[in-house]
Amino acid sequence: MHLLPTAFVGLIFAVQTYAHGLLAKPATRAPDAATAAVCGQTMVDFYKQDNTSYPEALIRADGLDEDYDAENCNLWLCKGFQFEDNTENVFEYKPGDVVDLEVFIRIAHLGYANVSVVDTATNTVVGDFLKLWEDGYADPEDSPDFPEDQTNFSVTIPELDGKCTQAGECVIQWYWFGQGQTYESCIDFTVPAPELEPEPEETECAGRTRSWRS
Ligand SMILES: [Cu+2]
Repeated sequence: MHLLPTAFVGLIFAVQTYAHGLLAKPATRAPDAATAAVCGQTMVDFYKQDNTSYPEALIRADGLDEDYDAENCNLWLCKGFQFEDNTENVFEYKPGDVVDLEVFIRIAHLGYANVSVVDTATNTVVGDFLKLWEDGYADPEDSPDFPEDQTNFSVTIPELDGKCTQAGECVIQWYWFGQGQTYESCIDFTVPAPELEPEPEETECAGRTRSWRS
């Protein structure tokens, strides 16, 4: 009874060390140099070691160093991960597009969750939630076979009324709060700018005037 095989001890350690969930598809923000600049390298290293971890664990682990700038590194929006580290993964969607999402839950904690478009400048939800689980999300009793609707589902890109046309302006954030732990994963995307009324064509005269000046 007193002897614990080493492998078993290792297993306990792994379970305690690794946290619990992320949005696996489509590609989401991951931390790199831009995040290190405003959140600190300690935080980046923390999430590189375990990309399913969460801000409460980061804080507990003393993961905020002297480079952490609370104004520019919001732990509660995309974990603080910066757009500039994810410019290669900006998706171009159109209103009405159906986007398939896949969530990976390593360890379940019963709670609530949602998916929404978030304006990153103000950290506010744009429009309605795209998905909302008010409770019953990630119930350990379901693990590892969670209801399909919680881990493999799709969202429809809404009309965004002229918002989210610039990369970095908006994200689609998956947010899960269970047992005092917050999980956030962010998809960078744009939608096309609404079509404007066509500009009246320049007159020949205006064109000539310009060419004389050049
Ligand atoms: Cu936990």
